[in-house]
Amino acid sequence: MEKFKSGFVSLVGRTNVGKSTLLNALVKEKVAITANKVQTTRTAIKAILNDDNYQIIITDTPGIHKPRTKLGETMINTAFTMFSEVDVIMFLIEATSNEIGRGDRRILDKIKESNKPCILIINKIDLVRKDKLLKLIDIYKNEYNFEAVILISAIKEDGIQEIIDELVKILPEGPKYYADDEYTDQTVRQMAEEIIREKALKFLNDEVPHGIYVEIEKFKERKTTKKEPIYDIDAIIYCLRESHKGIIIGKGGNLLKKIATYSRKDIEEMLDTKVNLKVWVKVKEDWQEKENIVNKFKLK
Ligand SMILES: Nc1nc2c(ncn2[C@@H]2O[C@H](COP(=O)(O)OP(=O)(O)OP(=O)(O)O)[C@@H](O)[C@H]2O)c(=O)[nH]1
Ligand SMILES: [Mg+2]
Repeated sequence: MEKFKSGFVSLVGRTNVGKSTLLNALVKEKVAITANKVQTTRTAIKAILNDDNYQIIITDTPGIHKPRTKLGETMINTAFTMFSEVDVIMFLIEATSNEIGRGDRRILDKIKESNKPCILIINKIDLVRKDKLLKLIDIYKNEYNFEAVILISAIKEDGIQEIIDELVKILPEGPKYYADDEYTDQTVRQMAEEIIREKALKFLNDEVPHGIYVEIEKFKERKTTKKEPIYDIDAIIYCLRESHKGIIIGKGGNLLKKIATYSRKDIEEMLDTKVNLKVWVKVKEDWQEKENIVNKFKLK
């Protein structure tokens, strides 16, 4: 009989390289939000991959960037602190790079320090010609003894099985840490907050998106007059300035309506029931520097 393999894996990389997109592709569920913006993921998010002969617990981490706020620092600490707790590191880089940039260098140094088994994953290969990648692979192979180098397109779900096969190979024999039907450690409430933030990121430009956070104030199931279940959800989008508030609400409330409509659809899909969602916008200056709020994003 095949041995049961299990263990913990950390997914690291610069911001916007596609870590969260890859996490969702691996677990085949929408666990982490993604956006064509930097600094999308703010905390460590777990996805659990279950199969007859393995259980792989993968942690998505905030992308490495140059921190400018307490929030930014907390996010980067989260990413690197994970290293000491995992069996394997997955290091995600972009196929469009042609050298090791400062962010990737910083990550490489931490990987070397950890001396853990590491898989180098080159993402977004849909954007380049494969022969262009040989040089990049060479540069990285000179830096560390990677267990494997895998070329993928997370968005096209190309190369995903190869990653799973490699992880199963490297992971030790071990127990099941989570029940079979669990695929993330987040609560539905947290996922609802993230969905709303994702829609806000999608429709907002410039500096506004990075200054927002979402808090659910009410999350309650009830029965409609027709005895069907429905969730009443009240959420608040906090932003940094009065001018940002105006932008988020939009002309005649149009943008906020759009954010709420898209969010509601996704939350309904997640909960598999109807949702009555109300979203407000409030200003909270300097929240990114406030310990009590930033603590929300710290590793528990
Ligand atoms: N062309 C292409 N785009 C991709 C691919 N994978 C992800 N993306 C895009 O890259 C952008 C960033 O993706 P995310 O998954 O949010 O990136 P991330 O690394 O989690 O970013 P942070 O959370 O900020 O660290 C999104 O617009 C994705 O659609 C890919 O394989 N090919
Ligand atoms: Mg992310």
